[in-house]
Amino acid sequence: MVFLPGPQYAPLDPIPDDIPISEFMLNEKYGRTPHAQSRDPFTCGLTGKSYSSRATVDRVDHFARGLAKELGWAPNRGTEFDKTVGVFSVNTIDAVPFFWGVHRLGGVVSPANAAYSAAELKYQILDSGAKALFTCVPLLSVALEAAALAGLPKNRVYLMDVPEAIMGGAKVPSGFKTTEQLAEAGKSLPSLEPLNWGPGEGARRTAFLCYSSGTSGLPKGVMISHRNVIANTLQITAFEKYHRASQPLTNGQPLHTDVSIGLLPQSHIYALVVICHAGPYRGDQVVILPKFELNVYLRAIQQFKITSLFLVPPIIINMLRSQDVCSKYDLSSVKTLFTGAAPLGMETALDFQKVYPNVVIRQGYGLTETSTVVSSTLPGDVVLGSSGCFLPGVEARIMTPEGEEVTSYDTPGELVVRSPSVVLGYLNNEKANKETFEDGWMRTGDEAVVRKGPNDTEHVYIVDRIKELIKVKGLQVAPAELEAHLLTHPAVADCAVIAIPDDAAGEVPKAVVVKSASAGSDEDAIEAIKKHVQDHKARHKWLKGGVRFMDAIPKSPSGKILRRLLRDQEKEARRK
Ligand code: 4UV
Repeated sequence: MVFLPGPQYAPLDPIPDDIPISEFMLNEKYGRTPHAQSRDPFTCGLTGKSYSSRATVDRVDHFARGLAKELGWAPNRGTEFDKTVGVFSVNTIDAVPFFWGVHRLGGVVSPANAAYSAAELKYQILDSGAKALFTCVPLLSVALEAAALAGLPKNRVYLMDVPEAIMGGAKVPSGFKTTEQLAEAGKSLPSLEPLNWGPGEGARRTAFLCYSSGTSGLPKGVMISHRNVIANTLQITAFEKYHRASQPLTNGQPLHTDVSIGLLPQSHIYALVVICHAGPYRGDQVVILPKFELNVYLRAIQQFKITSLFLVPPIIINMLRSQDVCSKYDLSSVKTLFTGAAPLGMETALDFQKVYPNVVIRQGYGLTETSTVVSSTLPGDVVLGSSGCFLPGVEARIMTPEGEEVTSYDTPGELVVRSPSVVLGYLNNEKANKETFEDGWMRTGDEAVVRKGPNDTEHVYIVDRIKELIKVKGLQVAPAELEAHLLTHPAVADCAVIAIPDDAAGEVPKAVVVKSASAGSDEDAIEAIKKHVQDHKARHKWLKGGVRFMDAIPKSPSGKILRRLLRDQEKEARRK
């Protein structure tokens, strides 16, 4: 039984497959709302600095010219992977125009989480084959360490423009070129030749290489094509048109007054595609904040009269727990709260609704491997707990563990989806590609049911996770990565890492460890193991769920860790 979006949705516009994302986003002929022309797509929430729509077009062009000269690249020379740049930065208004500049050259952007340690960043630089790294002053020392470990020369490390307020008094050090300088140099360089892409080229070429562990194993480079991002942007737009069509029109266009908050990390697919592409395409002004700080975030909502919040459940919980702070700010401009990346608890949703009765809560579900959104709730059609209806262009199936296709509503199984936004696959990983992708279909590793909703709509509910992934504050933590790391510690003979629920973060990792003969007391070993993770891994991967010792890790005859068993044991222990 293939579940489809209802016929009530606007049809999906044709998806161009012969242009880069930069062209789609910046050339008016590809359907951006006319509002987009008069709006500043990206505004810094700390300084108020903004690029107008026109200035963004120029900046992308100048970046592309400057970068081409700097790195000796040309739009039609080499494959896209000959032109991969790593990005390791806090959020900045500089980022997306810079990404589009790389796309204008036919290159690939591989964004890394700004919380990464040098070792984690080194892994991504090497795995992605990045030829240059763009970072920012606050992260420069980590970036330099990673670059040295990866063998990337220091003169291939560049600085992005970030607000002085987050530089802690540091100045841009000499000896590093900045994006500002590259764009400035680009102004006086000759125009670039056009990208001479034929039909289908945009569907074959990778634009972003984001990292996801998929259903198992280590983080993998997800090859997101130009067409994938364009497709999801158009899918989101078509879905939104459904409800906007019933709203008053301004200049013949559906009224559009969204000012959204760009607070989530731009390295993650949610912020990258939903906020920074679909948003500006339909005319949103995105107010970018470098990182989450409650007061700064609340002040930005008040100052910029933010209408749409794009958040993950832990930030919503944080807001609810900090009502004494939140109530000091005027948040009355907010009309919609979008949530995704992890399940929104029913209680949290109801509490939020009580405190902010005028805000419509909407939930989206998606993955890096689907260039983000698969389903979303509509305003006025919100069924709490539901991840909404499938977007135009999505087909979905539910498969039982026995490989049977579910043929009725309300029957759980693994959600398998097909969509023009399903990515090209994992870089250099045939095994994972075979396990995950087939004929355009993608195994999500999520357990779901489809239920009939109001007005005969079909709603998808994500009920559990089959894959190994742990989601901490909406960010991915791969158990296999932590297990491999723990095994390098002398106190650890064997181990498994599992997710345990956490009120604030959603989930946190917990290690189940078989102690080695040389390990000291339990207390010492726990401290040493936790420290081993803290010293080498980003904060969201720390073992906040603790460490438990066992005599042996339960495994299947083929050696696979029986994670569900461990998780059930953990549940049982908590129940007691
Ligand atoms: O690959 P990733 O880190 O991707 C994301 C994407 C977040 C999205 C997607 C659509 C939106 O509209 C939006 O607002 C945010 O997080 O992780 C993918 C996994 O995250 C879990 C699920 O296990 C995916 O396989 N996940 C994502 N969204 C939800 C979710 C959700 N609404 N409910 C439950 N789990």
